[in-house]
Amino acid sequence: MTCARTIIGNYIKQSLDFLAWNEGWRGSDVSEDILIRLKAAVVKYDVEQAVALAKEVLATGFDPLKAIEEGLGEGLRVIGEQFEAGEVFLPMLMIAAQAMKESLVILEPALTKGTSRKVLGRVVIGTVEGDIHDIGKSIVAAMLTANGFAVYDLGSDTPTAKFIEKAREVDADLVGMSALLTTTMTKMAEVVDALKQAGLRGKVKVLIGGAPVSKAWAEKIGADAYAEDAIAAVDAAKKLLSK
Ligand code: B1M
Repeated sequence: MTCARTIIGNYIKQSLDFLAWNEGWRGSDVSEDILIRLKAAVVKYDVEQAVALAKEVLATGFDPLKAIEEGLGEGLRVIGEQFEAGEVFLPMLMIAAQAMKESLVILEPALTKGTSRKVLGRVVIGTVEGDIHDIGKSIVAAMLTANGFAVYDLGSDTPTAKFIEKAREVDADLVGMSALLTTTMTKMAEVVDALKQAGLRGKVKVLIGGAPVSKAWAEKIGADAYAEDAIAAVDAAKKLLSK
């Protein structure tokens, strides 16, 4: 009897050890696991699973920005590459983006939670005209809000005149522009010129970002700074407005 118990006990132990190894419960980092699952949910176009995982991120106290950038965002990057290679088509790209957007609805409030009371500056932000990509811009807007900026988000496909109108209306210190298409990044130059024409350029700083944009492009069009991601955007905004 004792012998049978030992055999069964050993069997259970070995099975649990195997499961633990297989699932990455022990030895590997739990945080890596949630990032892998978030990425997989987007890559598999699984909107429900992405939303469930976003809730899990909040419940476990995992860093929401990391979940967005290194989990969901990584998934979208994979789909973007597959789209470019002609391996997936637009409807699939849209579902993957939906998985990210619905998860963001859950995660964004956690990004802006610790908002400080002191306003560091007024920022008008938007994706430029002709460009409907708004996920990255929304993350940047949320992070700026979280770090004490008053943010006026104009959304996507924002006409040049709208940037100027809003900057004037709210007495902006900074205009932030996002572009994801090589065909729309030229609109950033248009906004910089329009700010000059409106006599606002002396007061309003300009920050740009988005996948096809670079530091060199910022210099070329006369923007004050380029930021690669949301954290860099916050750093750049702080630096620009402290001068
Ligand atoms: Co589009 N798309 N898309 N797309 N899409 C890209 C951009 C593309 C690179 C895909 C590819 O071919 N590999 C390609 C552009 C090619 C090019 O111009 N060189 C492309 C294309 C071609 C298109 C269409 C033209 C497709 C078509 O219709 N045939 C069309 C465009 C329509 C239009 O805008 N007029 C289109 C449509 C779409 C969807 C609607 C399906 C969807 C967007 C949904 C939405 O945003 N509401 C979509 C998506 C999801 C993508 C990819 C896959 C992912 C973009 C994204 O959200 N990334 C993208 C491929 C890629 O980028 N690798 C692609 C995640 C996000 C967190 O990152 O936006 O880079 P990102 O933002 C980052 C940084 O860039 C930075 O910080 C953010 C956070 O880290 N940042 C800033 C961004 N803005 C900033 C502003 C700042 C500072 C930092 O300061 C103000």
